[in-house]
Amino acid sequence: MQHACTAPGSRNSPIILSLVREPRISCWSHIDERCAGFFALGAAKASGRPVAVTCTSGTAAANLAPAVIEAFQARVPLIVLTADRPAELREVGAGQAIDQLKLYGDAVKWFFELDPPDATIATLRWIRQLACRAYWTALDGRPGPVHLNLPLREPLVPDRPLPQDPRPGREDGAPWVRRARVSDWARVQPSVTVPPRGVIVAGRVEHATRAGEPAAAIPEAAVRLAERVGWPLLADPLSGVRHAPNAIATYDLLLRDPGLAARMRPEMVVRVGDLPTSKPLRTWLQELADVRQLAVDPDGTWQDPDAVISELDNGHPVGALDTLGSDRPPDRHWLESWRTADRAAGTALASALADELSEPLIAARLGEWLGPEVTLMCAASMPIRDLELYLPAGRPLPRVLSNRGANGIDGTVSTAFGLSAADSRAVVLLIGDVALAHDIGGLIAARRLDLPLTILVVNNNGGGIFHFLAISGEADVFEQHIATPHGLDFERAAALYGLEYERPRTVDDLGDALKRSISKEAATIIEVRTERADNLEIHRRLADAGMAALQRRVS
Ligand SMILES: Cc1ncc(C[n+]2csc(CCOP(=O)(O)OP(=O)(O)O)c2C)c(N)n1
Repeated sequence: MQHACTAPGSRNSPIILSLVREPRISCWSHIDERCAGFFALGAAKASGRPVAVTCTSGTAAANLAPAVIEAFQARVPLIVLTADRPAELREVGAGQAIDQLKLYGDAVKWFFELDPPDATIATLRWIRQLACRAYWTALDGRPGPVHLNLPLREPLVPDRPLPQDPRPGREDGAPWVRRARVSDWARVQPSVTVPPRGVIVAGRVEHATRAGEPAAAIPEAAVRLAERVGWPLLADPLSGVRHAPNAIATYDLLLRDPGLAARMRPEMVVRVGDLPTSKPLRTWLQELADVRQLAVDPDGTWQDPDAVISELDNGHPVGALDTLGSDRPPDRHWLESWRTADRAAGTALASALADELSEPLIAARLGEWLGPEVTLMCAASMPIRDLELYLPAGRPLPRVLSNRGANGIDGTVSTAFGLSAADSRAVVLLIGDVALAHDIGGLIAARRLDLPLTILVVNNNGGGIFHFLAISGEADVFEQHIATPHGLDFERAAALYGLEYERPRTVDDLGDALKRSISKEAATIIEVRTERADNLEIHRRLADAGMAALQRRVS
């Protein structure tokens, strides 16, 4: 960004200070916000780059509307920075406070409301990411204005120095997130070289890209890249690459070990698709803030809660992945050390799972029971986490889908029936009892629409996930208000809605019931009963067994 316009005010003085004190930006002062807006529009037209304009709260912000509307209609990139009062000063008679949320309606490409900022290193990093995102959003595709509304609290000038960020920005003053067009780079150089010790983190890719590449082409390109450069593929079950030769399934466990996480530090990360659910993986990526992280993000969704991605390619993901390569032979030792750890953890988990019908065992065996010709819909809560933790890699697996847009437990049964209607393959739904109770009305599709579906409900009479959280210690509230046991009899639900019902009690019986139901093309509820408290213990036992094996084999 080269130009910015300011209009005077108290509430926006922190924004003015930031813009004026940045030597690479020319700041143009205006008395009237209406003029400031149109001046910014002119500067953006002439330079072809986004221009920022800032004003104070209240009608000042409303005075930018004509220029914002013109910029939207004429496709001119603007970054509108309106100062605002914090929540406690809204609608209580404080001066100059109007409703500024989505003030310009549909005349902006993006509206975003910030919190009053705290001066921490993490916030500074995030604000850099947000600035890059605002810039690229204004410019990308059809250009236009973006609106950031910034509530600011007194004091409005710094009363103490900002914290010293050990990495105050990228080297040579580059933007925090650079926009990469890897496939375009290939036009000027045959391939883009990556270092030998890298990892690919592969998450959910469900649909075709804006560039028209089919959904399945992206995981395939990720697999080709991993093999070409000899990198491990940390593969979420939703990535569609967990079957690949380089796939690492137990990353959640491996990265819990601080020593191993440090030793597995890569020189580069390529991220494909959505960010996986695993907390240890997310923490590890966050700690790699100074490692080059390239995101192949076909829909430009900025999957980066820690603001550590340094390059983002939202152009042609397949082209980008196919362009990356190396002029050196792969570092066999690097891939082998990941594989050794993965094998050690995988073997330990498999033997600790024993033959007892448990929630982790279901996740571990489901791939083998269903095979690659089945679509597996996985509910939120523990089912999706158990699959990520325990579904082994390296064998042909079902196509796994899940509602991970907003991670809700709602509508899961209906989504699965929708899949069944439109998918030529058999559909199996893995779901918890609370999620099934939530969308119990969705079962009516079995009778009214005559659709086949196998519903495997893991019934632990409540939300098992909450036993893993600190709230489980609040005994007076936990059972009734958080775990929410219901005592529903799903056999009766099956009878009411016209589904078949089975309740296997052993591992073999469950495998048989699943196979029967899939081949019958009927709607069936298969219920497995478990205990929430036991489930917590089993997860702990498995994690301990995995970690112990890692320490023995790898150290
Ligand atoms: C619509 C919606 N409401 C509430 C939640 C919060 N929530 C997350 S997990 C969960 C409990 C799920 O329990 P269950 O489906 O039985 O699975 P389990 O945890 O036992 O594996 C709830 C209520 C949510 N994610 N979505």
